[in-house]
Amino acid sequence: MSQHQIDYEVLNSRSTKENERHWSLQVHATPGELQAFDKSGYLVREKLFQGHDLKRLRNALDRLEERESEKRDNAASNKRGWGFIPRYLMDKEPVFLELLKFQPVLSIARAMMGPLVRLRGLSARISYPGEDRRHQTPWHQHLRVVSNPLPPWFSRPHCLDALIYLDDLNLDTGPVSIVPGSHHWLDREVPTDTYESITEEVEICVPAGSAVLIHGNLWHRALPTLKTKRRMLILSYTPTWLRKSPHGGPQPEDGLTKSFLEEADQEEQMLLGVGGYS
Ligand SMILES: O=C(O)CCC(=O)C(=O)O
Ligand SMILES: [Fe+2]
Repeated sequence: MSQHQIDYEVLNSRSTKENERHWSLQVHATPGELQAFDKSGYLVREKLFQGHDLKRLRNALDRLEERESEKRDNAASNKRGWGFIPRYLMDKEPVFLELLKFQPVLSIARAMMGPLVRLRGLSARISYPGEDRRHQTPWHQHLRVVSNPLPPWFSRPHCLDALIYLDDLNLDTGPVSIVPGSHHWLDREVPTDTYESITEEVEICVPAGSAVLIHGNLWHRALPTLKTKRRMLILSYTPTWLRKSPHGGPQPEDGLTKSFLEEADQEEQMLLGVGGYS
């Protein structure tokens, strides 16, 4: 895969450390791919994880699913629900914490939003087939904070969400569907609770281990899981000065990120929400 370098300088004369000011970034994408990503709001990366690496992610998610089986059973029995959405994955399994600096995603987040980004969250969505249920999602976007009219000093919210698929996406598991360019629509709202098709939508099927990177406000939905279980991770980044995901209740108190933070360097702290602004 082609890479290129971006050298950022953060214009903050108060930053005392050289590595806070200068960022030399090896971006895992071409300038053309980034341009297309900005325009369409999505970028497909096939087979980012394969073999042993993919297996470790699957095993970790399966372990977590068993540990949280009560929540899983409640969510799975929901007839027209999203399925089971475990959150705070980096607090729960070491292999997930390794994704904090996964360059094929993080370098693109920094190329699109600047060097000062933080984790918004790492969660999963597991959907199950069943005679009497259709796990799927309605059309939605992730940063629902845009006002109409747009005020002169409106801060447009940006977020990169990497949808990482641990199983093949196909008609049995349910493709993901997106509306290209819809992240730029600041004057309209996604229709509520809608599962109908939209003319401009593009359905995406990818092999296991692939990622579909999206702008957090791209209109998207997951089509129904019909025949086999489907496991997905969402790895999200925002600028440092945006708040982390409000979903999923309080963060586990003694999760893995807590002890990790005690030893973390400045970049790692920033990625977990400590500093990186003002
Ligand atoms: O499962 C998918 O393909 C997408 C799920 C999704 O959009 C979400 O969990 O926010
Ligand atoms: Fe989503």
